[in-house]
Amino acid sequence: MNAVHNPMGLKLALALSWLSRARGVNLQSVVADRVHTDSRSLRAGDLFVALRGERFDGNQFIAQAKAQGAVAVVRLCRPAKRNALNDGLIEALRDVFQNLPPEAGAAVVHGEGDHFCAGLDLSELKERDAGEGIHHSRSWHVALNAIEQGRVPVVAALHGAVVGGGLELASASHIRVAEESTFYALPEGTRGIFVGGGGSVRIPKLIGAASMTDMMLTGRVYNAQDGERLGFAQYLVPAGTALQKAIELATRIATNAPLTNFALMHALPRIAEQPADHGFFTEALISSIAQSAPEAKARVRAFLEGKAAKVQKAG
Ligand code: 1HE
Repeated sequence: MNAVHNPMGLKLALALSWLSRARGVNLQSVVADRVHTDSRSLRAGDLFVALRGERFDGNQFIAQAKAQGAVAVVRLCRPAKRNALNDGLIEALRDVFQNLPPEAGAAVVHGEGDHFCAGLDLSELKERDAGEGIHHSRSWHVALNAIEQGRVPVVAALHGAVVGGGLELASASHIRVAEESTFYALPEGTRGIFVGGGGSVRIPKLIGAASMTDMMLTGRVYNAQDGERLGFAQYLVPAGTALQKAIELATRIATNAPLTNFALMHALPRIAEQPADHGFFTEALISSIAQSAPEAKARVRAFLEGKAAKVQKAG
């Protein structure tokens, strides 16, 4: 992939190394001194974090965005292994999403190379006993919960293989943008294992339990068009444009009132699982909390005074 040198990124790398020394944390996996040409939609002040999946003792990632409403772009950088998720990469995802700086208003996750993610790194699939297997699966739950139940909405930019644990990662994001090259599969069935990264909870919510069962029993692979129709992705875009589209969406999401984003990430999924009567009650509570924020009042006033954009007809 064509890479260009980025002076903003270099400054960021210096800031990160200062932070690392100041706080005594290990930032070796945060590589912020290069931004690839396909990240050109990034603005100065946005954050770029490349995760290479090395494992460190007690590693921790504290990332520093430069501007309010910045977009944090998190890239899986193991293209030689098709971004297969080893334990180091899972820990890195957990640490980055648990430590996003307060300035970040939205995030994007994507993969370097020809594929988004080939799922669990099968070379690490050791002879675990049942107890170890439970802890391994729970470590994925913590990392992917940090994405789904974190502080900011996350947009996944998908291309190539989105399989196994890669599909579990994508389904922990809040919006998925897929390129034409995308294909979805759950090869766990054929490998003699089961999903362990929250897939059995999240994937049926996107495509239904019957379709997930079919994928795992038969090894069925969905292409980008069928995957979008089925509910994996909300956007289907031409080759080479998913990252750009995801950053565009995240940039817009970052301008929303933070309480609205919070309600969408944390209240809506809970309301959807509540009995209707409980759902109506929770909705009344969260909507009144969101409305009472000074920012909400200012936005409504701006519209009434003709200073805010109208809703446009769909193109
Ligand atoms: C890997 C992995 C991996 C590639 N773990 N090393 N996931 C799977 O069962 C998917 C397995 N991977 C594939 O089917 C294919 O690699 C792809 C369709 C994703 C890409 O094909 P291709 O032709 O571009 O790449 P490749 O030649 O197959 O792979 C390149 C290298 O990446 C090769 O290593 P090399 O040392 O020979 O160069 C592959 O071995 C390596 N590689 N995928 C380890 N997954 C929480 S539970 C989740 C459970 C799961 O996710 S199960 C599903 C696992």
